[in-house]
Amino acid sequence: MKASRKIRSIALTGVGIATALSFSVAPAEANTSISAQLQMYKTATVSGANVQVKLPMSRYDAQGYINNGARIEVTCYGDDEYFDNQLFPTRVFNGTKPTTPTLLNYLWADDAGVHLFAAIEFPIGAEFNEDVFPDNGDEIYCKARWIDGDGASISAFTNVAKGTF
Ligand SMILES: [Ca+2]
Ligand SMILES: [Ca+2]
Ligand SMILES: [Ca+2]
Repeated sequence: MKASRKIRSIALTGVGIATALSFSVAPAEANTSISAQLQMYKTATVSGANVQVKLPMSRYDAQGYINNGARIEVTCYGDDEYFDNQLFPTRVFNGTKPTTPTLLNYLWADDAGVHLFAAIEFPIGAEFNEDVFPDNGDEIYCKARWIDGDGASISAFTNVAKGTF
C-alpha cells in the first residue's frame, strides 16, 4: 500500500514535469531567437520609430517561413513609472512588399535570417509624445512578436529610446 502510493506520486510528478516542459518548449517551435532594436528619429514634421527585428537562421528557412505566412507584430509603449500605455494599435508586417522599392515595412530574408525594418511615423506631438507636459521627455519602447505560419510565436522587447517626440 505504502509502496504503491509512493509510485503513484512519482508518476504524478512526472506528468507535472512533462507539462511544464511542453509549455516552456512550445514557443521555441519557431526554432530560432529574436532580437529587436529601436531608434527614434524626428524630421521637421514627424516623429518616427525605426524598429529593427532580426531572427537568425538560414536564408532557406527564413524564406520558407516568410512564404508560409510568418508575420511580425510591433506594439510600442510609453515607459512610465506606474503604467506603460500602448501608444497606437499594433502594426502587423508580413512578406508583402510595399509598392515602392525599399527595405522598409515587410519581412525579407538573407543569409543572416529574417529581417524587418519597420518605420512608424506620426506627426510631432502626436502618438509618440507619450509624456504630454512640454518639459517632460518621452520614453519609448516596442515589442516585436514573431508568429510563424503554424502560429508558434516568440517575442522580444527593444531598448527604451528617450527624447521629445
Ligand atoms: Ca514616460
Ligand atoms: Ca513629451
Ligand atoms: Ca518622461
